[in-house]
Amino acid sequence: MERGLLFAIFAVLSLLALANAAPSSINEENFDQFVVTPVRYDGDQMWSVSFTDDQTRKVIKTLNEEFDVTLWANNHAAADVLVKQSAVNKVREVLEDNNIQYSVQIEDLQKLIELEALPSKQNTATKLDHPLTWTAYHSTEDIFKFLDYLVEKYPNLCSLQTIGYSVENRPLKVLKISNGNSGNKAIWIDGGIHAREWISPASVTYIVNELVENWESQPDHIKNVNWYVLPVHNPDGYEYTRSTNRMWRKNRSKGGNNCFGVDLNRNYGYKWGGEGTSSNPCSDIYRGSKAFSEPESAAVKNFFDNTEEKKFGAFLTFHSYGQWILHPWGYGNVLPDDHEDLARVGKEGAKKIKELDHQVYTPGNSAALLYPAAGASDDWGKSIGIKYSYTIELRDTGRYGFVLPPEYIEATAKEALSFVFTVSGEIAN
Ligand code: 0X9
Ligand code: ZN
Repeated sequence: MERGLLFAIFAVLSLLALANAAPSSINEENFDQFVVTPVRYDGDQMWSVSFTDDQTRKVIKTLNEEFDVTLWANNHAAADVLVKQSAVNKVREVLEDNNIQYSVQIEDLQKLIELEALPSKQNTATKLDHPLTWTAYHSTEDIFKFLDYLVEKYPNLCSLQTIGYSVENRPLKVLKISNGNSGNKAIWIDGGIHAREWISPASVTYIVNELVENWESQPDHIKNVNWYVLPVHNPDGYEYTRSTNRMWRKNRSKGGNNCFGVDLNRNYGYKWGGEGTSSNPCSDIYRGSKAFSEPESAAVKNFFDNTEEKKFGAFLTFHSYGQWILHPWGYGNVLPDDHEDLARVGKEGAKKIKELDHQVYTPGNSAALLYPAAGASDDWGKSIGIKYSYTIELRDTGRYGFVLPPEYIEATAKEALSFVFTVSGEIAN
């Protein structure tokens, strides 16, 4: 037989074998893991549903079970939910029957995702020594190139450490910024623990850029701190939101029931497994098989276990969205002894942000303002003795949610930087 024909037969047979093997493991839950084509959200809508009583919570739970309505964000006053195009009419009926108020925030999620991905004009116009801008969202690779650039350009100020590797073997890179003074205190900052919260790594890299590029003119309370910054805590998840499913939250470890991902912000070791967590690997708040089961969270624990740094004064973890400045404890309705200090600095931070550009960030205890959720990194940071532990939920308050258009990056990142200044000012005293 001719070589070409043999090859064709072989190719067809291989395709058939693949097609035969696949269906047994593909189901609706894991569909997006097996197809290379990105998940689409055509006609899907984000609605904000106001809470009046516990009855509303029950209705939302039923909507989740019956129509796959998923929760994006939720606080004491409202819940933002994603409604699939096919369920829009039915969900509307249920809410109206139950007299529940709601408003449509995003009419067509797919359209918004596509707008977000458009390259920014400035992006192509400027030529820098690194590929990062704050007018568009960037890949992990670009972020790492930026970190490399900083170390190369400012070797006496910046150094890089790989504290571990993700499930898919991406490095977890921590940038240390320090003038080397022996009396310095230390501050931890991380971004991107939740994959879809793109404004977080964007803001954290903005903070780094501002601190380093203007180092000489920084006040002493910035200069006399050893900064440890992990801009992309969950690189696999982040890349997955760029390539395949914009709405992915967790990391990419393979769990049971053919589902992927652990919520790294339920996998930390303080009160692991408590309220607001799930043992179901298909859940968005899956806590993992045990505390620190994931390499991404274990790497941070390992870093703190082994660091010579004794005086961490703050642990700042950046998320989105909602414009909240949250402080522990988050695992339940319990306050730490120094709650008043955390509340005071949280309030001060919110005030400074408001003075900056009129945006309202609400400070307060996270279990009270949002919901109890155990095994989060902020509680763990607090539990190892870091006084000023905060989760900052960046913009917005629900107009665009996770899909914040890139033109808001800079303004949001300035708010994040402002909070960093408030906290470091406090610690220096
Ligand atoms: O639920 C979370 O992990 C955070 N909100 S988000 O919408 N970004 O997912 C809030 C965590 C607050 N901290 C604790 N509950 N400890
Ligand atoms: Zn988050």
